[in-house]
Amino acid sequence: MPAPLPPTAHGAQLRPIPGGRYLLGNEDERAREGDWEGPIRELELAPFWMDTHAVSNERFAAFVDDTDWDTVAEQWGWSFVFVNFLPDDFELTQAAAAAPWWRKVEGADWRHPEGPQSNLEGRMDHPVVHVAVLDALAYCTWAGLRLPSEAEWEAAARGGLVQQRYPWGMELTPDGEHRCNIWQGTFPEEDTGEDGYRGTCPVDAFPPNDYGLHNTSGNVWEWTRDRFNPAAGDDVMAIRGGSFLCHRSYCDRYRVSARTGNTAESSTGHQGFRCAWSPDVPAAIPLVAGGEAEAAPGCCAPQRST
Ligand SMILES: [Ca+2]
Ligand SMILES: [Ca+2]
Ligand SMILES: [Cu+2]
Repeated sequence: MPAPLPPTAHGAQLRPIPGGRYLLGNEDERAREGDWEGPIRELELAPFWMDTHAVSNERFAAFVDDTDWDTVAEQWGWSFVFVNFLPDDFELTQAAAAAPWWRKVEGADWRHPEGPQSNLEGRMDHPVVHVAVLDALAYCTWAGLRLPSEAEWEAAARGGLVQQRYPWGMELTPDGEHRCNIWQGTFPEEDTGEDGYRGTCPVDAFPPNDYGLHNTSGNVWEWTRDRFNPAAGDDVMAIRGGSFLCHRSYCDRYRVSARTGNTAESSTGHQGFRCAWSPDVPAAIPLVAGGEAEAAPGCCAPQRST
């Protein structure tokens, strides 16, 4: 009998990731101890399939058209927007305590990434943002897909390379070429956009890794189905890959082993997701109701709190 194949409806293009043993995590001088990047562990993974791209606005729009899904950000009426994207005359907004460049903006949601005055024109092929993990899970269930485990995410992002810093090797810009969408310049004052983008880029920009996956590092953070710290008993989920806001001087989290977390209901303008699939794993993984969230793991993930 031929092996079952993942769904291809709704624009999903999944690539097979081989099963086997993977060396995950990192212990070099750039590993962030507070993020539990190490110790390096060897994990056996079953084969699975991974989205070539983060879910785009176009794919997410098809889901919302079909289901009338109301995202968490729409229910709360606001989401976190990076301050430099707000117009100069924008009414003063509340800053996130640990990371003042994040502003709580009324009316910011996936269709209005910088607030009510913004729209998706020219950005249908960019990753959907302002989605909480609950929205990502709903999308996956609808599409017959699922979120990757954190280990699957990292194994896939490594693209078959062993213990390299980036999905393509050890050097950030081989031959002076940019390979991902992060921040250039001084964070958070000025992004020179030397890699071609300030803010998100199309999901298929930049060359893919050897598994055919685009933009695992940079562009948007990606939700996984796992807890950031399973021992904490809270609802802080592990997120991976870093975003267009990441810079070495600050978080250094665009490295393939880097991780942080955010609460299940949080949403920001640099947070998206990609899907995974395997024949024997259900799409919907129920989330345990969260306890009190631990202190924010850092600057990349402002938390929604009541
Ligand atoms: Ca950039
Ligand atoms: Ca990414
Ligand atoms: Cu970052």
